[in-house]
Amino acid sequence: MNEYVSLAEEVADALASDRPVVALESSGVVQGLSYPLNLQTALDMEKAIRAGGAVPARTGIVDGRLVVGMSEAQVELFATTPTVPKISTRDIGPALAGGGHGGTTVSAALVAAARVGIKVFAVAGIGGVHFGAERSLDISADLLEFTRHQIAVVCAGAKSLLDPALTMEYLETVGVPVVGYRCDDFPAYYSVSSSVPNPRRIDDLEELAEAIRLHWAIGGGAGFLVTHPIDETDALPSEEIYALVREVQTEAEAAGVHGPAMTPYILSRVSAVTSGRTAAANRSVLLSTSALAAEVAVAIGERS
Ligand code: PSU
Ligand code: MN
Repeated sequence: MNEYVSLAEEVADALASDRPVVALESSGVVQGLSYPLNLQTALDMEKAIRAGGAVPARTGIVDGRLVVGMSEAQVELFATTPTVPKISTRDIGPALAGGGHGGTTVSAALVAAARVGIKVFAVAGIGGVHFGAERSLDISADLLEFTRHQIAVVCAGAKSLLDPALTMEYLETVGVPVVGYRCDDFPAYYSVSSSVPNPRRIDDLEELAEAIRLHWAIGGGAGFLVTHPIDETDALPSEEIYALVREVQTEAEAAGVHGPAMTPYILSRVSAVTSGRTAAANRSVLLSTSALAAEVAVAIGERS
């Protein structure tokens, strides 16, 4: 597309003819599930998006270029190369200049998606305000990026290592709508509910698409969060997960883990301690959020 963005032909065609596209991050492929479940799940997410009538566009930095619409070979490379670094908004320029690879977090993926005009993004759990942020000031750049781009983000709430109440406070402050699609509570990634209510619930897909369209048309805001929980049959009890996260975070802090290493550290320790039960939940919620994002992209497309 230009000297630093590579846009896949299929995605370019879809965008040029106003067909629905769903963008994805790639940090989860590298730092999330382990091989081969990460590869299988990443490809299945793309299948779920196609089944819903949209074109998937996974973002990542490959050989110093920002790729939108990673090929299967590129996804496989990321899935089998755990040393690919995690790229947040602040890392994009330096990573492109350095010429290597990088797994985009939600924040960097939104920058990439906005750059080419994609309107819908899917992720299992957003980054947010970490427990203890009043001390550490650890607040994910994901939240700031929601204020910068007109992109609807479909998710199952915030990752389980985050403080759901503080995350919701932050989203209110910066004016990002949070709408539960057919659910009352802000979900908690592996769990159905974080116990924090969504400020709003919409059950009808057409009404949801209209709410997003009007939020953008009115010019008062940018991002829009649609939350939808993991399937109940695959969910884990939230008290158990939150208790475990507290233990693991204390252990991480004692070991000096901080900054971008914190999220992957806690998620992988929790997965190890639950002997992979979170991995199955993670796969389930990655697929269900991808499927809903495709429906949302189609519904938004029909209204514009
Ligand atoms: N999945 C993982 N580990 C991660 C991420 C996803 O298993 O690190 C990425 C997501 O892309 C999310 C980001 O946007 O981590 C949040 O990290 P932080 O709290 O450092 O902003
Ligand atoms: Mn952080």
